[in-house]
Amino acid sequence: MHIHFAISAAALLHAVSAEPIPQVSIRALPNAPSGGYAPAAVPCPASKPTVRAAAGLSQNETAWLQLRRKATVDPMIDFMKRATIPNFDAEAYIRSVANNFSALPNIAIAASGGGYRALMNGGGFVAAADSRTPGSTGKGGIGGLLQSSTYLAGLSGGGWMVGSVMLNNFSSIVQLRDGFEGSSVYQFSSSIFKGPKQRGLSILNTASYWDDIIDQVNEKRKAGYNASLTDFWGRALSYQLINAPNGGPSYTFSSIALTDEFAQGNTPFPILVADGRLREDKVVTLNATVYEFNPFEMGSFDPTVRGFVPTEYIGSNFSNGAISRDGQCVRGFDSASFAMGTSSSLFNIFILQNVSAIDAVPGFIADTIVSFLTDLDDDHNDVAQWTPNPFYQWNPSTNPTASTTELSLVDGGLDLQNIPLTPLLSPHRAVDVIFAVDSSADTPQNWPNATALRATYERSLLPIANGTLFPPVPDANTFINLGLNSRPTFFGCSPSNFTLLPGQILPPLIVYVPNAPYTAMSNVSTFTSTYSDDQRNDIIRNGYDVATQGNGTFDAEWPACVACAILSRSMYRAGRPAPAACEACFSRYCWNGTIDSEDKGPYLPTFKIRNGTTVASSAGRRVVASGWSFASVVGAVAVATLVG
Ligand SMILES: *[C@@H]1O[C@H](CO)[C@@H](O)[C@H](O)[C@H]1NC(C)=O
Ligand SMILES: *[C@@H]1O[C@H](CO)[C@@H](O)[C@H](O)[C@H]1NC(C)=O
Ligand SMILES: *[C@@H]1O[C@H](CO)[C@@H](O)[C@H](O)[C@H]1NC(C)=O
Ligand SMILES: *[C@@H]1O[C@H](CO)[C@@H](O)[C@H](O)[C@H]1NC(C)=O
Ligand SMILES: *[C@@H]1O[C@H](CO)[C@@H](O)[C@H](O)[C@H]1NC(C)=O
Ligand SMILES: *[C@@H]1O[C@H](CO)[C@@H](O)[C@H](O)[C@H]1NC(C)=O
Ligand SMILES: *[C@@H]1O[C@H](CO)[C@@H](O)[C@H](O)[C@H]1NC(C)=O
Ligand SMILES: *[C@@H]1O[C@H](CO)[C@@H](O)[C@H](O)[C@H]1NC(C)=O
Ligand SMILES: *[C@@H]1O[C@H](CO)[C@@H](O)[C@H](O)[C@H]1NC(C)=O
Ligand SMILES: *[C@@H]1O[C@H](CO)[C@@H](O)[C@H](O)[C@H]1NC(C)=O
Ligand SMILES: *[C@@H]1O[C@H](CO)[C@@H](O)[C@H](O)[C@H]1NC(C)=O
Ligand SMILES: CC(=O)N[C@H]1CO[C@H](CO)[C@@H](O)[C@@H]1O
Repeated sequence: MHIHFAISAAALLHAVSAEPIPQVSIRALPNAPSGGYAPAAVPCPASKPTVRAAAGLSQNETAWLQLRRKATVDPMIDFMKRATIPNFDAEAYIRSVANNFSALPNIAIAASGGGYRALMNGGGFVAAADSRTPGSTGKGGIGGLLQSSTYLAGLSGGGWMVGSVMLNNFSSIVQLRDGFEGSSVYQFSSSIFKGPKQRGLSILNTASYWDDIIDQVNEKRKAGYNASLTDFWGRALSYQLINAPNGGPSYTFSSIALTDEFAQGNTPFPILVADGRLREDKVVTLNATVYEFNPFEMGSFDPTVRGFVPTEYIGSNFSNGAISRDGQCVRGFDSASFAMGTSSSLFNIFILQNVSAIDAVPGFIADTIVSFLTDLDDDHNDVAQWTPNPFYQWNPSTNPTASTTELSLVDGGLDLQNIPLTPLLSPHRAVDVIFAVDSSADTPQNWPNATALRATYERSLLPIANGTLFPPVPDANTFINLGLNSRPTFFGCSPSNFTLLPGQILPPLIVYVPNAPYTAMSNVSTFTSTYSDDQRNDIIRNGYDVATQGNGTFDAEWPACVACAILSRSMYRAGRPAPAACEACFSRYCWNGTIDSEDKGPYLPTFKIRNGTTVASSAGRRVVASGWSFASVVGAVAVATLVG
């Protein structure tokens, strides 16, 4: 241990002074006041930060939306022009509502959890939706959807994708995939447990990688804060997600708000999701409070906590929403890596396991990590400690953790809501359509069966949803038998199917986009941590093909149907009937209430497209045959590496 700290001091000096800065440094801001990972006390602004009641959106989000909604108009018009809904002038429609933000379509994208599979499959969707991706605005493409979107939410592995895009100056997935000079972003061929092959321009070995991480977390401890495994996990993740030396220890999540691209409304509004966990609870249920992190605020609209704290000032001692008169303000606690690590804390359990299993990692590293954890026991090593609890003494009659100075947060998918829908369903955000990209591993072969959607529907019936509606979705076998999990499916198409009580609003239309094998067997295990560049590129491309149905291979009208989904709620509000071509889309893509719950055996889908040749696309019931040999060509993508 003593030897270790001697090494660390030198390494720390090196990190501060001698690190080569990559030439291309596009990213959020390294604005933690300590200059490193540690939070630090700073003078409070003239009006001290407070927790606010979640009775609406923050002033900052409201003001930002004025810019963003306006900025989505031209991309939406371009999208409509390319999508060409037959016999309907969608461009004229968008122009007619362009100045009325309650009428203009309000679009969100939500990327599920599922480790690297979710990062890559969700990244493939975002690449397809991004007009900057070469080819995305060609035939069958949906490029421009990202530029038309107001919100971009991510959870766990989906949060890594959203975080990496937003923290690197709204880089495109293609840019992140192809990398930056001297940077380790998206380099998954070297596992997170071993560390990147190079740091800046120099070769980095595993021992010094972990040494750096331990030093970073130790700075936070020395500043008086507890460390949890999530601190280590988040720091390690950042070497792969943030294009800055040492994974940018001082990058904060709130700094996204200070970047020009976001501040001018040129990007969607990023949201990460995590669940609250009570000390005494072993399992996280649908009654858990769903917390969100956005660049302005962290908190929850749920009727339990029902409050938001400025993200920038998390770490300050709030009590009943206020900092005491002589209390100081703290900044830098909202490390971008800690936020991304919290949303994905499911993976914490693999740190110690893998760190001690990998030969290259010196034994003392695992011991050192354990020695830093004040609170490690079998039930709580998946917890991220957001201590001091910003919601201490806040709403004590309903807030389950109002009486504790510790706020324990866990992976946002642990309540089974693996798609980050909750923040997007808030009536205050009035979202019209959510593209729900599902990379969950529900079936034994790691394909989704919409457990995440069912969880959100079931939660909508509980008191914690406070009447927020969600479209009904059928059981897992129906998804499989009707093929609803192997192609995009719309839920909540008919407004007349909802009975609205006073105060309730129509839920958004849900465009469910499940991971399915178009051109790669993208059902890799959630816990596989290493991917060759080819495997990575294949899974991103498959996600792209999922999003575009193979550039329209399965339905040349798919872009028009996406346009119809975008317009649906807006036209309903305006009392305008949907164009005939949209009715045709809805009859193809909307779940119409049919149920087929019979268990017909395992779901083993084969390639929908192989080598550019379309294969019949009914729900994959066929036994896996030649598909697997193609899998070996594209890389051992289909081989699930089960850990544990
Ligand atoms: C961020 O991206 C924008 C748009 O590509 C570019 O104009 C700007 O220079 C970039 N900012 C930084 C700091 O690299
Ligand atoms: C804006 O759109 C909403 C919803 O369609 C409508 O109720 C409202 O009257 C419109 N406002 C104006 C000023 O046109
Ligand atoms: C669809 O287009 C993209 C972008 O040009 C390309 O990368 C992808 O391979 C295409 N997919 C198919 C199935 O042709
Ligand atoms: C660290 O965690 C312990 C156990 O939860 C708690 O009692 C203590 O107050 C925490 N310390 C700080 C500085 O947050
Ligand atoms: C969730 O809370 C409701 C009451 O609000 C209760 O009826 C239900 O049993 C709880 N469910 C779980 C799984 O704790
Ligand atoms: C519940 O929803 C109603 C609107 O239907 C709203 O007025 C009320 O403030 C909400 N309550 C809580 C605790 O969020
Ligand atoms: C917050 O409260 C803790 C416990 O009372 C104290 O140790 C710490 O110094 C306080 N932090 C600030 C910034 O006031
Ligand atoms: C659906 O997924 C859940 C896990 O999310 C699993 O327990 C269940 O067995 C799956 N059912 C089918 C029919 O695939
Ligand atoms: C509803 O969908 C099922 C298959 O998903 C189809 O067989 C049936 O014809 C549809 N019913 C109507 C009324 O469109
Ligand atoms: C919506 O209502 C219609 C008419 O009652 C019914 O046929 C249909 O099944 C419902 N759709 C869903 C998805 O429940
Ligand atoms: C794909 O097509 C190429 C060229 O026709 C052929 O050489 C290759 O074997 C095919 N691969 C598979 C997996 O069918
Ligand atoms: C968290 C955050 O960014 N808060 C800002 C909201 O806007 C006010 C000005 O209206 C700023 O002072 C806050 O810093």
